[in-house]
Amino acid sequence: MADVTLPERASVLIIGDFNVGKSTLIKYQRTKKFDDTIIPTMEIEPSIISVPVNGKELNITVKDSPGMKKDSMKFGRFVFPEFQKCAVIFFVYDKTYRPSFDLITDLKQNVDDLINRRMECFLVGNKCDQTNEEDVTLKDGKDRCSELKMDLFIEISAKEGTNVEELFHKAALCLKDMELHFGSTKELPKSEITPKNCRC
Ligand SMILES: Nc1nc2c(ncn2[C@@H]2O[C@H](COP(=O)(O)OP(=O)(O)OP(=O)(O)O)[C@@H](O)[C@H]2O)c(=O)[nH]1
Ligand SMILES: [Mg+2]
Repeated sequence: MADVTLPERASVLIIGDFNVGKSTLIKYQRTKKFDDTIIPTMEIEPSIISVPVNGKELNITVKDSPGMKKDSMKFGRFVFPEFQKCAVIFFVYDKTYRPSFDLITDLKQNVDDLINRRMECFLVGNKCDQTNEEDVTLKDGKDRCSELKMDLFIEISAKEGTNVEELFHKAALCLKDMELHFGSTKELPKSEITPKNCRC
């Protein structure tokens, strides 16, 4: 069967604190291997990722982003405009580092303030392989997902590959469904970014 490439508007944006494994997650999905090279992401980095859905390879755009901190949304100026251009956001935290989990509430608030159209928000707890250093439990994650009215919660390991394929599969299904309802020719409705709404 031929590959299907979804338009860029049906893309996934990956956001979160520094060092939570955003880039490693993308690399794992592309290569099925763990790459422990640490190169901090400095700007939005789009790539095309292939995800098998119902016997076809669905090519989706996935955008990596620089890490952000609660008190210094240094890279917010790169990341916030991207909220307008994606359909699914992965909010990634590190299960061994509580502050990265706490940051999710602020990031979700930013998204809610800036976006007024349909968008799927996935809460992703990474590094579930590091069980001895767990700082955020499964229950913490589940509770936060319902508190923040997010659409999906999943724990993964971008080192061992746990649930990585499942995560991208769920995202691809969402994107396909959104595209079906949206049609293939119209532009996504644009919501305004105004300085008063922007928490950067
Ligand atoms: N044990 C373990 N380590 C991981 C996992 N995912 C990523 N790492 C490690 O965490 C560190 C940071 O990974 P990155 O992918 O660079 O993190 P990032 O979120 O892209 O970081 P910034 O681009 O700086 O925001 C690296 O040393 C990775 O090898 C995981 O699932 N388990
Ligand atoms: Mg990175």
